[in-house]
Amino acid sequence: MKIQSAKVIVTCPGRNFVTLKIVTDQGVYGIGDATLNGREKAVVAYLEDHVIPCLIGMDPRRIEDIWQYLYRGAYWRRGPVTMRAIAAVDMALWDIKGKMAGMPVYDLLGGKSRERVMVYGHANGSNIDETVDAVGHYIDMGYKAIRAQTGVPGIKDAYGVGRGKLYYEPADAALPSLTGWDTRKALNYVPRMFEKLRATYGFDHHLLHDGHHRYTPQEAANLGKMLEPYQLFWLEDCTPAENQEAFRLVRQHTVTPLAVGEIFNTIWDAKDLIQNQLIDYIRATVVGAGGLTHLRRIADLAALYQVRTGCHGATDLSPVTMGCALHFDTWVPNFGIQEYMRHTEETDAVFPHDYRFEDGHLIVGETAGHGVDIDEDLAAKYPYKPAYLPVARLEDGTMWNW
Ligand code: CS2
Ligand code: MG
Repeated sequence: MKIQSAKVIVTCPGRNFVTLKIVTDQGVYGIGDATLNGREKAVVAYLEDHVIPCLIGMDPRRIEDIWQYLYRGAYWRRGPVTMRAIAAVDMALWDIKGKMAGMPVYDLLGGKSRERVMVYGHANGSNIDETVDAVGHYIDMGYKAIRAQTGVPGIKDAYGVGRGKLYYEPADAALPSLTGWDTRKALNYVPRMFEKLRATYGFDHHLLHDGHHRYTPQEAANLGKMLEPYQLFWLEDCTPAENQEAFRLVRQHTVTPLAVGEIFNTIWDAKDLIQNQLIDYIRATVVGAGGLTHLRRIADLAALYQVRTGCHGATDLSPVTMGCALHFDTWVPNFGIQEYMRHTEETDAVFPHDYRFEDGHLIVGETAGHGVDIDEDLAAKYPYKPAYLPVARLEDGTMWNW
């Protein structure tokens, strides 16, 4: 059996997605997500110019060997572009293997550890009262876990406030839009939101918050401490994680659970955080961290230290990644939670899939492979449209973390 051809499909049904399609000499194909929000074209070139020529003629059954070939063979290892290209190949090969075996990918990984997967949605508003209403909307939709993000008075376009009830798409302009930040204003406001949320809805639902890399370790520790009375499921990306040691300072001062890793691309980004139990949830994803082959290595390391998975699942991760993530989530023993930002109807039409939402959970499909396809004719109707993530500056103009 050989890889006969492969191609990259770029489509923009409301936002850009990059998909790799690999076809074998027996006519079986598999697809993988390679979307890197704001840098999509870099991964397209990496795949088309540097990966696909190497794949032709390889045996698609040799998932691990191809992974090692692409990782070690790059020489310049790691990074979001390389690891997303490898992830797309990996997802497509697991899809092919499932189709050849007549089995859903979760069965290839080791079978079900659960029947359904708890997810969390994104409630947000321009102020506390709007966000409290939005959380109520998600509770009414049956969510057991809800992320709450609010605008902050005096901060221009604070992170996480979308323009609609269900969809939040941060890549909002052909060149990066400028947003503001002020930690003191945020620290004075965010805890009040959670106080109001718990006073309004009680403690029956999981509440989550995303710090989105905005705080220094001391500020993150302060926020974590202030949030303790509201028993969050997690505080995410409380401080930039390039320096994994920074989380030790946060950990020393608060028992608010910590989650990090949506921007991680290999196990090396998380190794010290996990081994020193500085976090409670690892957010690495199938698309961001080299595919199922590598993500399950991260999960297995995490399991040794009672760290659970909490895969990132924003709109810029395509339904292909969501499908693969659900097979992973259904299998992984140390599952925590799955982020589920719904895609637009146009996106769901381009990427037909068999997973479904029910009572605050996602249920993986039983189709052989990962259960997601791409309608190429429909995809062709949505040409690439440049879109960048915003940048953030402090009030004095200092460049900050968006
Ligand atoms: C966010 C993302 O969902 C999250 O936790 O951090 O929405 C993130 O901002 C986007 O994926 C960036 O493309
Ligand atoms: Mg996040």
